[in-house]
Amino acid sequence: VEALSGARVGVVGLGRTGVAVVDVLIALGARVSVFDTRRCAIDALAGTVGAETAARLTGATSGDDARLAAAITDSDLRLLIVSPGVPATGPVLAAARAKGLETWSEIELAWRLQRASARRDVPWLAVTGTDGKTTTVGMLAAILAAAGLNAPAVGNIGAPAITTVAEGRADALAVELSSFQLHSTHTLSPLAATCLNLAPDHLDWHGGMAAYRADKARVYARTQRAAVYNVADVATLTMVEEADVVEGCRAIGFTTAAPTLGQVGRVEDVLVDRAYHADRRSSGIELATFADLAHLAPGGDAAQLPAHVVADALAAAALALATPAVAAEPAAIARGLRSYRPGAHRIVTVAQGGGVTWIDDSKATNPHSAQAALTALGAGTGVWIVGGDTKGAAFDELVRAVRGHLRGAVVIGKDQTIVLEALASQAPGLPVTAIADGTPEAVTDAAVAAAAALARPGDTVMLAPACASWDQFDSYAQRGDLFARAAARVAQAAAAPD
Ligand code: UMA
Repeated sequence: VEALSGARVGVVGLGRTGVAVVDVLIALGARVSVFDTRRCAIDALAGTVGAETAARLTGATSGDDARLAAAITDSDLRLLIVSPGVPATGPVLAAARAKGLETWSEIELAWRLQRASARRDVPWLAVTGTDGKTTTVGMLAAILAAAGLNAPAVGNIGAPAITTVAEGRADALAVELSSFQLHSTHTLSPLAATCLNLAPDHLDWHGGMAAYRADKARVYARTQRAAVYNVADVATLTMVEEADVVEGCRAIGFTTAAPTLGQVGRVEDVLVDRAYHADRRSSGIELATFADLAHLAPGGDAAQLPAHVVADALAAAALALATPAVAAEPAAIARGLRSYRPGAHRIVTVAQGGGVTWIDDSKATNPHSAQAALTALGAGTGVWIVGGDTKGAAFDELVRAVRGHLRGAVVIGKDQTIVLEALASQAPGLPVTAIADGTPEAVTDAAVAAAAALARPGDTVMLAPACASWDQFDSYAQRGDLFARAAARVAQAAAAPD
């Protein structure tokens, strides 16, 4: 990192990640050139990083991918920091590879900054997986906080790690890592790491399932103490077996069944530790009970606790136990889980009226996670709002899995063909309304009106798009917020007496 002073560094993408990176690189004395396909992102930079920092940039290029790639080819850059959204298979990274230019994620830069700082031993606990990352990282941060640590949740969850590392105040980091971030992360050595599960997602970005899996598996590389895997998902165990971990690192399985030795799991309504830890034997202790998680169950009823919530809590506990603070005081696990509150847009009831319940699961950005939400609905009672950027995923299997739960479907998104074809072939006869492209507000208003027309009293309208929001919205949060607002209007009108 010291070598960055005076070095020519390119930053591709000026979203949340790129802006944070520019800030830190300029402070380190690097000569920074920025690249973004959107001119407005470059123009906005002075407003976000400040005029003084922006004035010290040595270059700014905007234009289509080919133009950015050509500018990188012609540059004398020494290093490229790429935002997660820049696809591995696209021309920009191809140009960097052809030039032999080193390419780092923001996570790689943050890790190197951490190791070069006075707080070089601050542990990182890394979480990836197709689903449940954000919940697990949130639970983990809550557990670490209950153990008295200043340990924020950072990474893909929305707060760039680099900002927290540069501030230099954290005792530990709970880091959510996407496959995009892992792709260009090379030296990270987490204290503990997990890949929660693996199902097809982001296949267009990576160029296929094998490449996606390989990038997810990178989370375990150089893990120091605990490589945590999902007993129910053999792909994650294989990743651990193949990983080049630090000597002495233990594999810990998590299971929602009774744990065997080497695992954390569940015995009736108790979460139990039977794992071997890097520096001590299995503690055999009770970590928490279902009562500690009851606030995450429908209606607050611990008996209805979804299995994936239990799995996420077990994974978070296994990771947290790798830190000396939690190992010394395992009661922090139950306290942390009790205090954890889920983020917005994850199966949240946003409105009720006229006998119809409206649920925002905008965070369901892939088929796997939409399936989990929809199959919880009663037979034939769901009106499903689906569609967006499919990211190369197939939809036939998802439609087959959920069709029995549906009354109808409303399809949004610029590219509706894949979803409409899957509905027509796998759920023939199901009423389906397709929504025309438009502004974010127009799309959500039309989708909500169409869903209201399909729903009968007792039904649930569920926004579980199984797609990214990028084609029509700024983010899944905006998509969920607009849905909630439109749903509240419709539900209120339905509930009002004539
Ligand atoms: N851009 C280009 N060329 C490209 C792609 C993007 O120039 O090929 C530019 C865009 O014009 C824009 C900027 O790059 O100005 C956006 O960069 P980005 O897409 O990497 O987004 P950030 O705002 O930096 O947010 C990223 C993550 N986004 C993605 O991975 C797409 C955020 O995860 C993350 O919270 C943030 O970094 C924190 O550092 C979001 C996400 O959807 C929540 N993640 C995916 C998921 O969870 O499924 C992986």
